[in-house]
Amino acid sequence: MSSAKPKVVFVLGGPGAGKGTQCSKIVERFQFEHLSAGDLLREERSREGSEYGQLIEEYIRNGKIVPVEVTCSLLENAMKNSGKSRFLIDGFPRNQDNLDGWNRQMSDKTEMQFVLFFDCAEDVCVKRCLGRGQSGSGRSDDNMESLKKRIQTYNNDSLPIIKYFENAGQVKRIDASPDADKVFQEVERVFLANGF
Ligand code: UP5
Ligand code: MG
Repeated sequence: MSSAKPKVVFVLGGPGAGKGTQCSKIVERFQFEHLSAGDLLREERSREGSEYGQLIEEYIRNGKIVPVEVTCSLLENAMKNSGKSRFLIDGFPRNQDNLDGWNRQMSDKTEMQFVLFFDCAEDVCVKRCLGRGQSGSGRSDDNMESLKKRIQTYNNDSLPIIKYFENAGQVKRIDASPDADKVFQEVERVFLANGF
């Protein structure tokens, strides 16, 4: 890693808004490493000997947000291990505890560029997640019961964080309802306009 601080883009949006899909496209087009907080938690859940496996499963199935100490450490380790200097942090920070934890542990060590916000109607999000569940995602939270809780958590805890960044002028809002290629056209525009 060079001496400059790593650059970070937070990628936020509801469950199934298309964060992961768009991050893959960004990685193909621009020099970024994709770190999904949810994927890191799911990996940690399956890691043999993990002391957090059960806790993570319980939180994910109930659409609750894992304590930031766990998530932030996974993110920091993944950043260190990658050796890269530009990161898409997908699905984090999603509540005040996440934001406070990041500010304590990581904000001095990184340069946050902007928040990419995938704005997507709730019914579209639900349809996408259920569709993914039916085509065998294997995710224990791609079912109607978990989805209701994920959406509630998103509305109650995550939207206020997006609002906070919006008030600070840091949000790039993208309409996430069109097809993935159309959405990416807008995403590409944002990255080009910001010098990437
Ligand atoms: N799809 C994507 N884009 C499409 C488009 N434009 N048109 C049509 N279809 C589209 O996409 C979802 C599905 O939709 C896919 O089948 C895709 O092909 C299709 P995806 O790109 O996977 O959407 P994404 O926004 O990434 O959805 P995801 O379900 O991953 O979002 P969540 O935010 O719910 O899940 P995440 O993995 O981030 O978190 C899961 C859980 O982990 C949380 O609920 C929480 O319990 C826990 N968590 C924490 O506790 N802390 C964290 O910091 C992060 C997660
Ligand atoms: Mg995802």
